Order: sequence, then C-alpha cells, then structure tokens
Amino acid sequence: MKIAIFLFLIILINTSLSQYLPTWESLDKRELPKWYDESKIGIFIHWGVFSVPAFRSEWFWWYWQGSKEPDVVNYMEKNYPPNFQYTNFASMFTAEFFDPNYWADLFQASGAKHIVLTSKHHEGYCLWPSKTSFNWNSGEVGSKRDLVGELAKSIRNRTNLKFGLYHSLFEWFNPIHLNDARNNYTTQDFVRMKSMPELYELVENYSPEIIWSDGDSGPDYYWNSTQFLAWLYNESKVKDTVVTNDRWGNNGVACKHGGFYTCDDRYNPGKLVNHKWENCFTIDKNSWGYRRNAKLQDFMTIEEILATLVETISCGGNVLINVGPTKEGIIAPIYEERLRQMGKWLSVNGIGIYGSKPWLHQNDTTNPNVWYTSKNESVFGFLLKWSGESVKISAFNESKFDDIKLLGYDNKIEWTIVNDQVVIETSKIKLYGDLKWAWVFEFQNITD
Ligand SMILES: *[C@@H]1O[C@H](CO)[C@@H](O)[C@H](O)[C@H]1NC(C)=O
Ligand SMILES: *[C@@H]1O[C@H](CO)[C@@H](O)[C@H](O)[C@H]1NC(C)=O
Ligand SMILES: *[C@@H]1O[C@H](CO)[C@@H](O)[C@H](O)[C@H]1NC(C)=O
Ligand SMILES: *[C@@H]1O[C@H](CO)[C@@H](O)[C@H](O)[C@H]1NC(C)=O
Ligand SMILES: *[C@@H]1O[C@H](CO)[C@@H](O)[C@H](O)[C@H]1NC(C)=O
Ligand SMILES: *[C@@H]1O[C@H](CO)[C@@H](O)[C@H](O)[C@H]1NC(C)=O
Ligand SMILES: CC(=O)N[C@H]1CO[C@H](CO)[C@@H](O)[C@@H]1O
Repeated sequence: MKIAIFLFLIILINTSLSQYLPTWESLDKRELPKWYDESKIGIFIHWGVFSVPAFRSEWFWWYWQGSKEPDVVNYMEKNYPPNFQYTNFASMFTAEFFDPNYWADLFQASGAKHIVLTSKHHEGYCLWPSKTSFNWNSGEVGSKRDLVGELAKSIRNRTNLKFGLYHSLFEWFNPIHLNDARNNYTTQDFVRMKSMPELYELVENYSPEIIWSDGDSGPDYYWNSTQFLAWLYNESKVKDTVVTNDRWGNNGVACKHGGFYTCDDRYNPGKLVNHKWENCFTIDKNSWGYRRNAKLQDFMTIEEILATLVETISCGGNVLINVGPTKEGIIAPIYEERLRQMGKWLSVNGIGIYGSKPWLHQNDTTNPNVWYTSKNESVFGFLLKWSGESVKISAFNESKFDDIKLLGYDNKIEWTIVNDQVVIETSKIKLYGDLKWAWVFEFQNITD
C-alpha cells in the first residue's frame, strides 16, 4: 500500500515536471526528443509562389520591390506588363505534376529520416488552406490543393520519416505586421490575427514533429514565442515528440534558446558544440527556391554534400539539405540524382551515421581529410579524399582497437602502427561497386 502511494507520488511529480512555463528558463529545460539526434539527416523543401518566377532566389519579391535590386527590377520590366503584381504569380503556382507519393519515396530513398516543408515563407502565401490568409493560400489560388496535407499524408503512409514544417513568423509586406513594427512592437495585431493562429492551425491539422521557425523579425515578447512553446510542450498533441529550433525572436534568442540551434544558415562551426545543432544548407549554392537559370556548376557535387554531412555529424550536428521544387511540383533531376546518390552511400555507410555520437576527436589530429563518429564499440573514420597513397592518421595515439574494416569492402585490409600513427595501406585496396565517395573505416572494439 505504501509503495503504491509512493509510486503514485512519483508519477504525479513526473507529470508536473513535464509542465513548462512561458519562460526560456523553463522551456530550455525540456530534453530534446531522442529521435531527432538519432536521425541526423533531413530534407528541407523551399516551395511557394517564389517558385513561379524562379529567378534569383526565394527572396525574389523583396529583391524586386523591397531592396529594388537592378537585375530583378529589370527582369520584371522586360518580361511582364507594367501593372503586373507579385500576387499575380500565385495563380501560376499550379503544381499539376505534384505527386506527393513520388516525393515521399524519393526522400525515403535519400536516406533522410525527416523532412521540413516551407508551409509559409516570408511572402506570406500558405501552402495549406489557412483560415487566416484570405485569398493568399494554395486552397484558394494556384493549385487549389492542400499541399501541406497531401505531403504529410504520403510521408506518413509510405515512409517512416518524420514530417516537419517551416513557418515564417513575419511577412515582408503585410501591412498589419509593418504597422506593429512601426509601433516598435508595442502592438501585437499581426501576432493575434496571423502568426499565432497559423501556428496553432498547423499543429492541430498536421501534427508536425518539427516546427522550424524563421523570419523572427521582432523580439520574442512580440511574437509570444514562449507562450506558444509552453502550449506546444504542455498540451499539444505533439507535446512528447515535437522538436523546435531557435529562431523565435531577434533579441538574442537564436543560438541560445529553444530546441536545436541553427544560429545562421549553413552554420558549421567545425568543432564540437555541446548543444544539439543543425547545419541547413542548399544543394543549389545560390538559392533555396528553384531557379530556372541555375547552371550545373551552381549545384553541390555529391562529394561536397557528403563532406559537409560528415563534418557536421562528427561535431554533433544534424544536416538539413535543401531542394527547391518547381511550380509544377517537380523535383528537378539534378536534385533527384544528388538525393539518390546520398541514399546509396548511406545504405553502405549509414551504420556510422544514424544514432552515432561524436567521438573523443572530431577530426584527425594530423590528417585533414579524416573525420570521426562513434557508436557502440566502434569508431568510424570518414576519409574524404582517396589519394592512392597509404593513409596516415594520428587520433588513435591513446586508444586501442582490434581491427579495421572498410565498410562495403569484403576483404581484409592491411594496416600497421608506426610511431603512434595508424597507417592504412589503401594503395593495396582495389575499389569497386559503390565505393566511390567518402570511404568509411570502422575501428572495432575501441578502448579509449
Ligand atoms: C496508403 O498507401 C497504400 C499503398 O502504399 C494505399 O493503398 C492506401 O490507399 C494509402 N492510404 C492512404 C490513406 O493514402
Ligand atoms: C523600442 O522598444 C525598445 C524595447 O522596449 C526600447 O529599448 C527602444 O528604446 C524603443 N525604441 C523606440 C524608438 O522607441
Ligand atoms: C501574448 O501573451 C500575453 C501573456 O500571456 C497575453 O496577455 C497576450 O494576449 C498574448 N498575445 C497574443 C497576441 O497572443
Ligand atoms: C503549462 O503548464 C504550467 C504548469 O502547470 C502552467 O503554469 C502553464 O500555464 C501551462 N501553459 C500553457 C500554455 O499551457
Ligand atoms: C581539426 O583538428 C585540428 C587539430 O586537432 C584542429 O586544429 C582544427 O581546427 C580542426 N578543425 C578543422 C575544421 O580542421
Ligand atoms: C596524442 O595526441 C594528442 C594530440 O596530438 C596529444 O595532445 C597527446 O599528448 C598524444 N598522446 C600521447 C600519449 O602521445
Ligand atoms: C550492434 C549493437 O550493439 N547495436 C547497439 C548499439 O547501441 C545502440 C544504443 O546506443 C543499441 O540500440 C544497438 O542495439
């Protein structure tokens, strides 16, 4: 009987501990759900009305009518009638070839474990039939489809990937937001009428397991960020599984509060960070949204993608790799090829990636082409360049191991230890099959 009461009290205490107050002090105590660190790799999808002009970048509208950059202003003058508005592009966002099952299968084949779709970028157009975005959403103008809902359904029905949503708090040209900004954020009309209802609607309708907040132009107390997060973590239907990022206010929140840290786009510190972080980067080096005039050389090669991925994960980060689909709903073959190449590589080498932890050393102490992860009794050494000469590494001068295996290679490999350096006789290895990029050596039964 006493034990029963004791257990009851324990449960009671635990339940009340999972309640969060709308302060960073309280919210920052929440442990990041484990799935996120284990998953390591996500796909970012920038899709919106900006995919219609598909010129310069997803910031097209701002470059045209905000900062008035000459190349974009001239492009519009030359190619469109004088009265043409940005909003006129929306009816051309038709998505007639959008096959969410095909996307889901492609993302699964890439080896990613989650996706993040732009539900609404800074232009304000919603990719779902939002109740608070009259005539500026995909249910009413353009495809007349619930693009968020269709992709969520395909992802959940066909794959084991987690479904996440990006959401921009601010909108470049929304007069209600501009008015709040003019009032030095002492009024919250835009938050009450737009950003807050949207966030609740997205959670209620689509149960996203990531909320990737952005566009935090305005302080956290203006956005009511901590109030929303307290609800999200206390009461929402994703309270136990959802992860969030750190872009919840421009008053020193990023890289300091929230869930995982994104700090800046393409954040990649090159050393261990003792808080979960993410490196979001885009395969088209010049844009997150689709660009019709992109050249082959503008796209990251698979070698570059894998090098970034390995470096990030060695240092405790996750990667979020971006593709920009077309207005018709196609993920262009160059993106598709990169994703399938990554999937092939991961099918051999994923054992050293998924669920791994940073090791004692993140990169080798003398060889700049080698990065490390660890899992169970193994350390994985990722060799980014294959030179034909033997590989010398120094990070094992204080660790012992039984043997070295090259993942995806069936034969034994030759290695020796000379003056505390491990020397792997790679010149004697004949590479075959899919052993084309970022070779992974498993050091077995490590004792540090
Ligand atoms: C889920 O996918 C299966 C085939 O993979 C299909 O038969 C079924 O209709 C789908 N269900 C939903 C709700 O889309
Ligand atoms: C705007 O608000 C901030 C924070 O309350 C204050 O520090 C700043 O002086 C205000 N700026 C103006 C122009 O009133
Ligand atoms: C923001 O939170 C405060 C404190 O809980 C509340 O009084 C206010 O109404 C909220 N504003 C909006 C727009 O949600
Ligand atoms: C979350 O739970 C705490 C503790 O019970 C409570 O004080 C707070 O009001 C709750 N917040 C929300 C938004 O549910
Ligand atoms: C790699 O390791 C060396 C020595 O341990 C260190 O000085 C260097 O900054 C590390 N980072 C990169 C990106 O090479
Ligand atoms: C191992 O290498 C590290 C980094 O170069 C060095 O600081 C350390 O003293 C070395 N240990 C031994 C036992 O030589
Ligand atoms: C093969 C093996 O031992 N795998 C284990 C590695 O460690 C994770 C947890 O860190 C276990 O879940 C695996 O079963």
